[in-house]
Amino acid sequence: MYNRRMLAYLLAFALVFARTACGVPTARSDITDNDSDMPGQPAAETRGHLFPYPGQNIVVNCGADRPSQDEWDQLKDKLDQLTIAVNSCRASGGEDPEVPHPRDCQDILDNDETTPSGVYTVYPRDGIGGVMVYCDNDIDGGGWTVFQKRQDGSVDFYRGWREYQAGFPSNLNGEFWLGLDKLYRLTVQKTYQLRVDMWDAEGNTRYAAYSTFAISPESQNYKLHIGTYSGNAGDSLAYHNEHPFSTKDRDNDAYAPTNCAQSYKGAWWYNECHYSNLNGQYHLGAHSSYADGVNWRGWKGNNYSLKRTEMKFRPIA
Ligand SMILES: [Ca+2]
Repeated sequence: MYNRRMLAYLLAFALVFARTACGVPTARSDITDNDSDMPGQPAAETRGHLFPYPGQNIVVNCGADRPSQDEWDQLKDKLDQLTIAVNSCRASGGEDPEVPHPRDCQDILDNDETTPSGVYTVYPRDGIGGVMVYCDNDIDGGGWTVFQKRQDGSVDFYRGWREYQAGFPSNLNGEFWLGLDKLYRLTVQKTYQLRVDMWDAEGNTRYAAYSTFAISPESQNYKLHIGTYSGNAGDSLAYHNEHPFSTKDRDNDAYAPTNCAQSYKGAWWYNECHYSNLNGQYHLGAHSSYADGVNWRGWKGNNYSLKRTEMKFRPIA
């Protein structure tokens, strides 16, 4: 129970900090201590020295019965979300209705058509907090919110479910996967289209576009939903339509004998298994191993790993 109490204190502090930063008056009596193992003690005393006002240091006494690593990880995730929420409040002027809240990169471009490509914060309608995204304002009129980028092999993409949910790395100026949770929060807001831009090692470029794009929530393992294809790279994604996402530690694919994510060293909306594998190994060009590279079968086949890929969405005009 000590663990739960400490987590409750820290979360209470984080919440009060977030509310204060957002300009919401916060009284000490606003905070409820839900810990049930301290009956009869006055509320103020149960908060005690562990509960500081904003500006004071947090004091944590780590005894032998300290929280598990998993509990710390969960707490860190919560605090990360709260930090983003606080920064969003500050950046947006709190609840000032005069300050526009861009929902996606298209909103940012609509506010200022000279906005260059780069990293910006957008604010999904769910109100949970801002999301840092990379906006592509160079290709096809811009306004694209990018959720996947490969370009130099500097980032390891062979990762597990939790990392594909949360996204990686935090720096969006290089290679990255934005994260399935954020992708869902963003794409559930409007009706979006999808564009996949691809470059081979010789400098040629192709693209595949889909008239609509959405994913299901976590409860359905982020199932892919795409509309009709257009472009010049070939349609290597329709095969994956209406399939859930799979990672090396989460087999949601349609191929019973193996986990496609392990077989092809990626993470994707695998069917039985794939026509595309853009989160695969960064082999850069032709490779003899079968279909485990950054492959787009419709253009370069299963033994050619693309040099650069970008997956992005934009509201339907
Ligand atoms: Ca399987």
